[in-house]
Amino acid sequence: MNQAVQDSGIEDIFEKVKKQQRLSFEDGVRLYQSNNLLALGSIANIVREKKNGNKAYYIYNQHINYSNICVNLCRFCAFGKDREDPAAYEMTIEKIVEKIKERIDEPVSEVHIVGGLNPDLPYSYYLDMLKEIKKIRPSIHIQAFTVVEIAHFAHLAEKPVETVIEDLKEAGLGSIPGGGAEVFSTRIREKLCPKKLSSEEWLNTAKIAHKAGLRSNATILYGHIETYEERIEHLMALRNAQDETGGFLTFIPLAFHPRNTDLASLSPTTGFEDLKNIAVARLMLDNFDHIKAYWVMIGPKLAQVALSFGADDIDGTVLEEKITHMAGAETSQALTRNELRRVIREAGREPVERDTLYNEVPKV
Ligand code: V47
Repeated sequence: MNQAVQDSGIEDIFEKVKKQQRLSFEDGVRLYQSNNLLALGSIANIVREKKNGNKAYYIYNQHINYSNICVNLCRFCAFGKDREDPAAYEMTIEKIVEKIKERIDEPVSEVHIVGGLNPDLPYSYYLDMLKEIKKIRPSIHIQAFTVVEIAHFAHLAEKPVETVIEDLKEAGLGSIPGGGAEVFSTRIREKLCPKKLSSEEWLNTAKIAHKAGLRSNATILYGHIETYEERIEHLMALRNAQDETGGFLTFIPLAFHPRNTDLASLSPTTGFEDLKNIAVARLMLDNFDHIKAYWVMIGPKLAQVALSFGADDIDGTVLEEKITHMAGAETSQALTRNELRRVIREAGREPVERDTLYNEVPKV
């Protein structure tokens, strides 16, 4: 037996993982309850290496947050603002186009676009945004609009989600980012984000997108008031949805940043918890190919360690991240391609540049 696992109290789970047996709710809770991080990590690393070998993925991407005006105003969010707030903003399509043009000479393969639920922007704004970006950079993959935004568009346009997804696809949408899932528990949603769509709606919208041929990501926002049981219920709901559609590309555990939020009295997550969440996600989500350690939220140093605790991806160059930085993130706004490669290489992994759909980008 793997030395780290001996006498860890989770040897039986190790045996299940070796036999590729699906872990149960109770197994998941026990993994979270275990403080034997090395045992947890080494079991997760077995799965990580079986699925992705020694590769660690990164992407050359750009983030655009088109507006922070939001009708939901979730208690964990420092980004969303009321329309009347002096810090509220919305970008014109021209401004967004300018941001794409600013980086037209760089090998950006993906633009990641999300924003608040703005009550004033018309449905046509979102379709025009996609079309104008494609006009000036036709080969770029647009990963945009969480399923929460897509459900909001359906409401705005008074159209079924299916039709909205077809419209967005036709305008140039390539895939959907994983935000807005938070924690699926009704208790948490009532306390922290009562206006946000329900977990059933989040999952159903994602499934509709998958059935229409769009891939999407999934997240959990951990480290606030949720219990281990609620985290595992969340992971199991995603695992069930993935069994149904196979449409999820990657899972990203998002570490809660409390500063400037209604929950500012809570402490930020610790490195121990961050690694545990990566490892448990890798073990529970047996039908997800990828687990991302988002360096913006946990820092490049811990993202390196996460590459041996279940993660196989650290996201990308990013540039201009607002959601985490407004909540007090102390990480930088961007990493260069060389910095990403060095971070991965020094963690003993092989850096592989990918596109959004995990196709390898030929080396330049
Ligand atoms: O939906 C909000 C979360 C999400 C805070 O799909 C917070 O590849 C921490 O989903 N502290 C947006 N998190 C970011 C996101 C994402 C990021 C990178 C890659 C991908 C992907 C997706 O951030 C929100 C919410 O769940 N969030 N406030 C906060 N204070």
